Amino acid sequence: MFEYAPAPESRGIVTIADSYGHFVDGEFVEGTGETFTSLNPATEEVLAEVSAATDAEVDTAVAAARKAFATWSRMPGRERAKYLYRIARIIQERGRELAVLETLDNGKPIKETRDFDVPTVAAHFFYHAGWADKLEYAVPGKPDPQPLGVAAQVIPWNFPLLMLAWKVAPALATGNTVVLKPAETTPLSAMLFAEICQQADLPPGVVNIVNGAGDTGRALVAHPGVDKVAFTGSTDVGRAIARQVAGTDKKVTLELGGKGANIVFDDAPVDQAVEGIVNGIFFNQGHVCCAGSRLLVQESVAEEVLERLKRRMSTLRLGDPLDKNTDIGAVNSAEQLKRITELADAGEDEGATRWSPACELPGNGFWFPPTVFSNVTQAHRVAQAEIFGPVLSVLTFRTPSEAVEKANNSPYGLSAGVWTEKGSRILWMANQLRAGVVWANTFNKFDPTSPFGGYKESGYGREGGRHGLEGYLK
Ligand code: TXE
Repeated sequence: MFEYAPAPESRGIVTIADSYGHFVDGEFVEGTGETFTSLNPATEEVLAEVSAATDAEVDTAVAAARKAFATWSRMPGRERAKYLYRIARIIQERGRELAVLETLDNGKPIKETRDFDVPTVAAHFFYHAGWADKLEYAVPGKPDPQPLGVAAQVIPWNFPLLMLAWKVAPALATGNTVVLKPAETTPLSAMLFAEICQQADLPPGVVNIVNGAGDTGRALVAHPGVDKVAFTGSTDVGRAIARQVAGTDKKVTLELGGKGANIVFDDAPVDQAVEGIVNGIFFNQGHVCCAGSRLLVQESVAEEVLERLKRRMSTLRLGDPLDKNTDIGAVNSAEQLKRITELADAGEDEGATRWSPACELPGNGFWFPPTVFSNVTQAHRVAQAEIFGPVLSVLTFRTPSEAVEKANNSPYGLSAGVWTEKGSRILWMANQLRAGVVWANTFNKFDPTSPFGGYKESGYGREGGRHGLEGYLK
């Protein structure tokens, strides 16, 4: 566990350059494209100017990855593993710096970056280092799987470092090389990761990072030198990418949105369930694709659960993300705040009952209070749309079958949670629920050994575990 200095000093441990270009062929290079700013969403302070990669810069990065692939893919697995272990250890050593930078750029509480994001990122590199020399076991029935080549990886802003780790670690372990594009609102931790790659003496070109927004992402996905596309983000962009690569032989994995159901039965231990509900929706301001954004609660305990939930929500501390007592940080961007606000307003207009605890929002920055909607019907937009914010919709059910029917009544199928004392019911529910992950008496638990991914509009392919390696092998 790291020791944290109080908020003002914390800032001092990270160095942020005034401007950033890209990381190509082992070097930081200046960008020639248009620039955009990366803000601290808690204060709206400009953290850095960042250059958006042009088509020519994307081309140079892909060429560097191609060149590096020739040697990286032939390197014995145990040699590749050494680099992954080294990266994992440096992430631990520089964990405090990474956590503060991630909190500054993303707005999420330091408690989360310190205790969840950074340790989980290190765990992903450790786990995948262990696979690098055991690939003959990675795909059952295929004892000699081969890497695909150059992986184009486009990631979102909700877990900038963790999404990078989910994508980079398996790609490298399996002998692929990478061109990664971070999200335009959260490029900074990826730039620090680039520094870590240099520190680990990772051969030039194995990891390349190009900054930019949708145009850069599109150019990267379209590049003929790319063999694999891995994307996490919105369903709309996921669809566009699927169309873009249709008819090519690029392999694709897509991890898209969700509208997870957290299902509480009347025999569940209520205090534990309420903690799970809070964690399910308010963790990371609800910017979580597998968030438990729909609470399905059995009718007989609905009132009690809602009351206790409101009491617990009243104790959540919203504010300075660098304060280690903060539970709810800033929303990542003005754009995301607008989306959340519109959907929450629609909930109210459609007749659902809105409630938030009394809570003062800071004057600057992007903030949304923890919010719960009751009297929600399945047709309400707050029950259907991915809000991607700290907004929970409560629905009730009477029987397990009704719970399943309501949980599955969603275009998405990423996550679900079941709270009950009955083991047999958990197994029955897990079989009925159309979700890539079903948690039992817990929520939002992640481990590098477990595959993660969705059904329906939540995408396809799995990340993590042995299954995640398959997306990088042929
Ligand atoms: O996502 P985008 P946005 C959902 C969530 C959120 C909504 C919109 O509901 O409210 O999406 O978020 C890059 N070709 N999720 O607009 O645009 C972009 O630069 C290639 C769920 O931020 O999908 C960024 O790096 N790349 C989700 C990444 O895609 C393109 C996480 C994601 O941005 C591109 C994020 C294009 N045409 C949002 N257009 C999850 N599953 O966790 C954009 N990008």
